[in-house]
Amino acid sequence: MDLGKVVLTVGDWSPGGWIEHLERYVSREDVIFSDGVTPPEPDICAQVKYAVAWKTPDGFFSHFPNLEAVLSTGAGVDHLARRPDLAPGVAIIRVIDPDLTGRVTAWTVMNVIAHHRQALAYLDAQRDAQWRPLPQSSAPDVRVGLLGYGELGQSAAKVLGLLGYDLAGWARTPKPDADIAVFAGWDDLDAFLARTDILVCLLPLTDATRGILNSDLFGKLAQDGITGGPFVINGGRGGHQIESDLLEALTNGTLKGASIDVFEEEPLPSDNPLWRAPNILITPHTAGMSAPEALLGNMVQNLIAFASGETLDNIVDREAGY
Ligand code: OXD
Repeated sequence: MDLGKVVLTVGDWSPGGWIEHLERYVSREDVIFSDGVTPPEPDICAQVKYAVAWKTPDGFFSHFPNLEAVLSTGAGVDHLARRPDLAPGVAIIRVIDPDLTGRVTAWTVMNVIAHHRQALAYLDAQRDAQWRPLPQSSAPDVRVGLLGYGELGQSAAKVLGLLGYDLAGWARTPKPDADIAVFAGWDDLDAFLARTDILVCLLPLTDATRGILNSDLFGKLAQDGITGGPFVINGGRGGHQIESDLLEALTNGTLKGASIDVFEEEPLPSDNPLWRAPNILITPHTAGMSAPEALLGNMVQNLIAFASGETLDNIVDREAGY
């Protein structure tokens, strides 16, 4: 199917692979690469119906008067959902791709195990060349809570479940068919937190979830668990955490440790004290870093389905913000 011109803008990612792979589906002259700041010539912009985009400054999309749909190159769509330069009729299509989901799952499982099995303490001991065995608990004794039980939360639950962790999820709406206990809605959040030793945030960032990882929430996590204190793992968005609260909780022991992939300011400045906070594992927003060839196949299928008038179940609800 001829999709016409597609504008591609991929933020800090190297564009080479994206262009090369998009050209497998869209003819070379129809792939319009942009740095996401400077729009193409107005006559080209007028021909663009679709965009494949990562973060771009506000106003960028207003240069494309005939835009019908935008596909986010990442699982998170917070950078698109609330933009005034995207007219209400422009569809935002979420990428749901096994490669991306698998990568976030691997990152999540790595961090759950790292904290459960005290990898950071062993790294410290290794630096000092110290043979320092620590008590070990077994996975069924560790309560992992998945804050966000969509595509990513469910995939992490499958793998963590195979390892035997005691799992529960939290979602905005009930999930009656889930294989694990899923607490639903704000009224159930405290009960969910009270049974959680390792909290994994895989929520979408919306007005309702911004700042959810704060002192109040940290204080409600289980303090009586086999892990000797709670841990927080954030693979969602930097906007989910109040960084000063996180730093304080790690410093005063409310939290025993954390793994954080996402920050309000990225790259995280070298003088940010979180770099040196106790028992924190920082990754540079790479949990879901995926290969363009994997994502684009999925995106182009979505675009073709959308352009053919099919109903897609991964269109973002712009009111809800995800
Ligand atoms: C994503 C991300 O949204 O990697 O996929 O942040």
